[in-house]
Amino acid sequence: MRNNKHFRPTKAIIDLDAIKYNVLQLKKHIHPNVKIIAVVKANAYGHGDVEVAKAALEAGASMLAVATPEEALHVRKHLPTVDILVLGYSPVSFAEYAANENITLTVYSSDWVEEAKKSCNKPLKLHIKVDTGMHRIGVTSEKELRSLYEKIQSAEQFILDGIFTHFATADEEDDSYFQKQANRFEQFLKALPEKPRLVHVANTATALIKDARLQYDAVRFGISMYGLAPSEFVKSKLPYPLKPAFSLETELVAVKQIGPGESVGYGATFTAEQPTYIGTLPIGYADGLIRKYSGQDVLIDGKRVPIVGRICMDQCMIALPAAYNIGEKVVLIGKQKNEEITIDEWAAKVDTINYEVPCIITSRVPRIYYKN
Ligand code: PMH
Repeated sequence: MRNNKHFRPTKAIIDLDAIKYNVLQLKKHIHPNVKIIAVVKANAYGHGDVEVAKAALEAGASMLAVATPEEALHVRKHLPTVDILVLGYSPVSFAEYAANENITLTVYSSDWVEEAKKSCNKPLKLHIKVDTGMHRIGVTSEKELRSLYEKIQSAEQFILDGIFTHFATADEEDDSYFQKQANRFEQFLKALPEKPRLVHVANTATALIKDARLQYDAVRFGISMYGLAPSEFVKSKLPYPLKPAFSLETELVAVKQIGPGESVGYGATFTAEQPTYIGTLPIGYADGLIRKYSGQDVLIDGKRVPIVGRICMDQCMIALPAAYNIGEKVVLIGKQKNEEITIDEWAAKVDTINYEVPCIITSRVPRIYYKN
């Protein structure tokens, strides 16, 4: 374990062995010719893009996907040769940079290609995005697709390397909308004179629980690389168990006993009914522990204890069953002795999805990488 110059004891521990395990399991599950695109956008869903990318590549992923030009450049600095695809919008002004850095871009507009051709003279790999029902980005008709295809083919510096779409409901039990999208994608493919190297549609849910034909040439593996299921429905259908990679830990920095009638924190919203030990944790909403998490349990000595009162910007308080020492370890997410607090539990507490939980743990919380 590495820990250089982090004085505050609050840290996210990222288990790179778990990332590798999750990728290796996926590799066994999919067809051997299908490539794995490790989705490391948003700083690898808050886990740390470069370290996660390296672990995923070691375990058999062959390409990385990010959301933005900035994310692509950041990963490129550390991984000079791997294929990187920007899944989201790139402005025309980025085309030249992408070509220089061998970054693959997503396109969905003939005008974009027409413009980019003027400023970018080096070879640039492109993936066409088609909109089959998500209605976010992508071409929406065969006519648009063909004209985009021709535009790309007519610019000799542009290389059509892939075509893809994204599903809106792959993780849901009712798969009628999903099937519509899958069929629509097939229609789009038929409208292309020639298929590019990489056809890809599958997110985690599609790769894990849907018809293997939808794996096409590659799957885009996101949430379950991090050991989390895309939904409760997918969780009930998982072909193999997942290992969560993200834990969040800190230590007690103050302990005191308050008497009946005394309160804790801004607004004095928690009032003790009996003598109560209160412990202070050096983590608050500026770390992503938003105020809605007030009342959430944390683990100390393998026991669940609640966050009490309002969460402050940099600190929060917990009710302790005894006078623990300063420096006692506290686990906010992860295992301690026989207890575990999962990201799914945190998500349920604030009525959101597990994806959001590690993403919003801010950069003030150092990511400490664990392997072997
Ligand atoms: N491909 C695209 C285009 C995506 O937007 C995402 C996730 C993935 C693959 C990976 O999906 P998975 O994590 O379910 O495997 N994108 C998002 C999003 O935009 N909001 O939540 C997840």
